[in-house]
Amino acid sequence: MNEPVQPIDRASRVFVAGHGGLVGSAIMRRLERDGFTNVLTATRQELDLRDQAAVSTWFQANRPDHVLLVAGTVGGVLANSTRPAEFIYDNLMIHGTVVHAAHEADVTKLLYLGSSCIYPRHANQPIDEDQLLNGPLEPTNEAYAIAKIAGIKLCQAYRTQYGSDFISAMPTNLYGPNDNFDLTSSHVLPALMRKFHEAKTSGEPEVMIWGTGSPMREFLHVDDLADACLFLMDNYSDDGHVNVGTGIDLPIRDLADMVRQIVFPDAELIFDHTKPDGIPRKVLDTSKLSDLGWKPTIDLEDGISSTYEWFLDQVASDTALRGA
Ligand code: GFB
Repeated sequence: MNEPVQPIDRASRVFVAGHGGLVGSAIMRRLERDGFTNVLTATRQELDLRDQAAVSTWFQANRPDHVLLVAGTVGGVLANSTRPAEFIYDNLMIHGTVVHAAHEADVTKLLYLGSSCIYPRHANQPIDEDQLLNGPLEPTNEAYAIAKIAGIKLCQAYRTQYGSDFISAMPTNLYGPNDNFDLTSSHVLPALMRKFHEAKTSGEPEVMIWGTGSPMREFLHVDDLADACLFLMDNYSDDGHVNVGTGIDLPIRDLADMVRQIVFPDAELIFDHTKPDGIPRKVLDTSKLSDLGWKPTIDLEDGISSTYEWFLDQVASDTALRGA
């Protein structure tokens, strides 16, 4: 029988690679709430995570005990399909440098964060972990998916060859505070929130939704994801990756309607069929994680409402700054 997994020491040195992003900032909040006292970070200016020599030197100088590898170049369906070189290069390099440096520096445990786009376009729904590499990928995000699959395989290879305790989690589509609200590169939820908000403030009632509105997606609040990451660090040690999601999906049309109700109920939805739909359906089978004892707690509507409040605070402070 396997040894029981030990929770990670709250006084240990924990490196959050990618601390400024949507996921990294949620992990930072979670670590602080949990009483971690030695959290290490590095800005892009301080450390280019694509540079192996720089990353290895940083690890030797800072000696983290644990690593949460949540850095990467990410974006929505359009950004993925128009910037595949950046998505494959940046992510392959970041995963490779950090995993290798963690091995060189004898890191006790590392959690690597992938993405649910690793699964085949025609995977059976809900998608369980065993469907990895069972068929062709969704073309709009193939470059990103290949890099994310390579990340899983890196962790498994270092576990097999060196006995490294490197684990992988695959989250579904995420949203929450500190998301990217740029309309050309963002994911659907921040884009919709911004579009409905701008329609409300400009008095233009029509809001353009990309694609047909029929693709099905599942959404997880990033604070739930951060909680799941800590749960896995404390309770999981195996080479199989673990899905993280709610197991509940909805059509993009219904999601748009939910955002409309919260932000601007008078708005009218228009569909732009020239924009890509992406994968027709993507909902995770989360039974592996729920059998381990973890479940999400943030309901989608509540999560969108609280994220919109956060967005409004940002808009207010930006306006205040511009007016200063
Ligand atoms: O969030 P999203 O860009 O990513 O798009 P994916 C989800 C769905 O929402 C697609 C539609 O069917 C979009 O066409 N959509 C409607 C919109 N309006 C908008 C809009 O204004 N902006 C955006 N962005 N979408 C990404 C992958 O796929 O999801 C990544 O490309 C990654 O690799 C990520 O896995 C989580 O769910 O299609």
